[in-house]
Amino acid sequence: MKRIAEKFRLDGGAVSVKPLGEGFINDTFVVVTDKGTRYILQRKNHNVFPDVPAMMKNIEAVTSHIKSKAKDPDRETLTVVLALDGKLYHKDEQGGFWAVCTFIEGTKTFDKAETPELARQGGIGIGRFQALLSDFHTPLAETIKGFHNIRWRFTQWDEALKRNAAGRADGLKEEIDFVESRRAEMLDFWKKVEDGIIPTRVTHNDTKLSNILFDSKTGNVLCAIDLDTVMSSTALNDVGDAIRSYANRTAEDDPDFSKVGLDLDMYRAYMEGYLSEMGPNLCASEKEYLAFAPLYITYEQVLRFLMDYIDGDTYYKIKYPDHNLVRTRSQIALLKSMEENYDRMKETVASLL
Ligand code: GN1
Ligand code: MG
Repeated sequence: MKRIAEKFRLDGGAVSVKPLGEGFINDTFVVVTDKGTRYILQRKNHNVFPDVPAMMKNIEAVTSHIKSKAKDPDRETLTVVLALDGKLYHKDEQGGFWAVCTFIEGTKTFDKAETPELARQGGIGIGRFQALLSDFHTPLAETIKGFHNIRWRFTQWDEALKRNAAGRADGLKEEIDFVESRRAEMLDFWKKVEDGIIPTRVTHNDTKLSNILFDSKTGNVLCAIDLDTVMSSTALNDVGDAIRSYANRTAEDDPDFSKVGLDLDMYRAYMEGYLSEMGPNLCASEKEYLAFAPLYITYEQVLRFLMDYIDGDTYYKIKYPDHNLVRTRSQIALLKSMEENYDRMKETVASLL
């Protein structure tokens, strides 16, 4: 691991490399050099990101844009550290892709939005990220094909059902019926994006609270991190994915479905923070569908977890054999709660706008 770290332009030799966090996708480590400087080293998941160089180019372009506007460019976004050969990544002998960025000191993250104030701050984080990039017009690579494109997800879904690779589909009638019952509604929404009625912008695409960095001294939002999925999509997807995590009363994989549900106070707080930064940039069609966005993304998450379960757990890391099924059911419970609260969500958005 130290040898890998030293393939990058660090400020000294690597003295320790330790694992950090437990993301589903990449393997993440903290490197400390003999100067005491810390860096983040990641093995990028080549299965999930087939074109790591293109992904790193996206990250470099977006962070440079943010830096050009920042008061403190080293802290207000990520800083990619180049490899010794000047590339944005290092490819090891096994074909693994590695990337390094600086460790932003004096910061903290939160795993769960415990208070509406924290949710409001998270909304500011993503709203500001989108607003800073609202004048970024360089095309970005689509690093995960059709990531939040439900039409593409249905193509994958139909194939997964046909393959029935793990032989699990027969026992899943209720869950599969749930997905099918909302197919047309979700495609109707996505058609608005395809037709350009809802515009596309630079989006973060993984907007959970733990991807927002806070300054530990001031407590203020510093920046959005984990930029692997930065792509062009509708801004609504970022909002939807955030609400899916912030405003759920429990974890996305809580097996006690009675605990699952949309917390309207958290919803309001997040939307307030988000709109305080991004509201002035949104057009009428974006505003119109803001309240629907969490339903869309939660639905997509149901489909993705269930599809992975049907495929035999090839995409998401699992902690126990039925983990993806539990995730599916837990997210179905959340979606049902959002559907029940949809009118109130619309009223909240209207009052904030
Ligand atoms: C994955 O590993 P993490 O937490 O960054 C996934 C998201 C899902 C999330 C579900 C690239 O993100 O889309 O919403 O798990 N990221 C990718 O917990 O697929
Ligand atoms: Mg992520």
